[in-house]
Amino acid sequence: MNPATFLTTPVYYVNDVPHIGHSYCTLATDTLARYERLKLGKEKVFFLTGTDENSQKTVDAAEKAGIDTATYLKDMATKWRNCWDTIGISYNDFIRTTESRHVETVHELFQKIYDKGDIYKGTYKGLYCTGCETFKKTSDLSEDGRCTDHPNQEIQQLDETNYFFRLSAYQEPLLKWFEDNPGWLQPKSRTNEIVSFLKSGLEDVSVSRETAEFGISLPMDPSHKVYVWFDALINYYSATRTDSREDFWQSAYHIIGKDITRFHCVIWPAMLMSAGIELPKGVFAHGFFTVNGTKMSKSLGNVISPIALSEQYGNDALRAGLLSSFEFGNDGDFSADNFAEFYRTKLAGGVGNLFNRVTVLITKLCDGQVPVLETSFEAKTIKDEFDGFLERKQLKGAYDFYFATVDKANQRLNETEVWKLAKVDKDAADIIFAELHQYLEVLSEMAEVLLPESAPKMKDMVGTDGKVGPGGILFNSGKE
Ligand code: ME8
Repeated sequence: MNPATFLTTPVYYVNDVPHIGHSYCTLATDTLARYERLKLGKEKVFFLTGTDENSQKTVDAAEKAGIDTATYLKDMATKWRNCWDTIGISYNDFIRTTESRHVETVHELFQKIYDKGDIYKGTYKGLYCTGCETFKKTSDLSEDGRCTDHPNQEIQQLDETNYFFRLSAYQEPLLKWFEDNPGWLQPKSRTNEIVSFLKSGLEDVSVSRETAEFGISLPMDPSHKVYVWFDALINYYSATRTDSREDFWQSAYHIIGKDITRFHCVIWPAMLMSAGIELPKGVFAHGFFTVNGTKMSKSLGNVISPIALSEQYGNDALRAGLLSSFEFGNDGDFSADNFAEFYRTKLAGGVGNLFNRVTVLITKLCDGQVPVLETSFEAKTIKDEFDGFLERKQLKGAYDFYFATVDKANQRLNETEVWKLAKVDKDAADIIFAELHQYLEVLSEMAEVLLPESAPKMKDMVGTDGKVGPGGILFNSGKE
């Protein structure tokens, strides 16, 4: 098969609306998908996102809202989808884990793993955090016995009959997998964490809940529901189970946050090994960011809505501001002040100013005709260097490089004072105009990946058939 790419985001919980943390992951995946489409062609890229709906916390949220669960789920899934549409996410498919295409695949895989002898019945006596939807050990909790991520949520004491997945049997195969595929999980630091976790020994995990009210019933025992993580991970595979998409599975690449690495890099590959399905091509676990140095949380009232930011600054600013503020893979911080400063200097003052000045000057001083450049220009080198950042998934690197290129062009414009030069030496000025125009061309190409809403406007300004388009304001900070 020719190269293809299947990029996924996590399926998000719908007990609340998206915040900028979820948007960060989705925008990062979107950027990679846009890059891959330019490289491989549209039809070779499949970008999946969706919602994780079979969770107890969703049932609790519906109850709190006084709405029946199915209606709540439908409304929330629509909200998530609308949010991604509003902020310009180019997903190819949106999967809900309550859809029958997913339920059928979960049944099929559960049965396969059961038939292989890797699922057995036992008793689970221990702790559970509904916030994380995770079984916990006392050592995972804080000193006062609370979940460190959900301190406001009561830890549940469970004593129930469960079905278990023989994860312990996959310790050696998984270690071998990581040894044979050192770049499979990026960044490298995450691989080191997972490998030492694997070396510390694996225990079998509970994969059903006897007491869960909502979820997918086990094919061999409908009185149990499939544990929500066991079901949710399968979504990636479910979405490829149609004729036109089956080939994409072997190109699957998961973009996730670091909080869910163990699920994706221990349990998920073990499930696939057990079911005899090829493992995905790779996983990238990005970092978490705080807001003004503090963890984003509803109780602190510092949760930022992507829609609000987009309404104020526009979609390109939202994506560029989030993705360029810290290295993809590292933790970082977000602050409204830094964001406003970024908008003012890099977008309005940098990119917007350059495009407007160059097109206006060529219109005025060259009658709109772009002079032909005889000397060679570095456009190709620029594009190659840019591609290198995206191949390595260095999203901040790609943005930094983009803005450095803008600065270089603006500097060229200022240093040569081409508007004055044109009056005394038109030939010399023409060379500069042509060069600046080529900068606009290559910047508008790179914008298809980094600033996709502005890219068509940039192309209009670049113009066609040797004629520059009209000037204009790309980033209207007047909306602030
Ligand atoms: O875990 N900074 O869904 P979820 C950066 N349903 N990214 C953040 C973030 C922050 N402060 N907060 C959230 C689930 N994220 C499961 C996934 S997949 C089979 C099932 C992002 O709604 C980050 O990508 O809790 C994280 O992994 C994801 O949101 C968790 O979303």
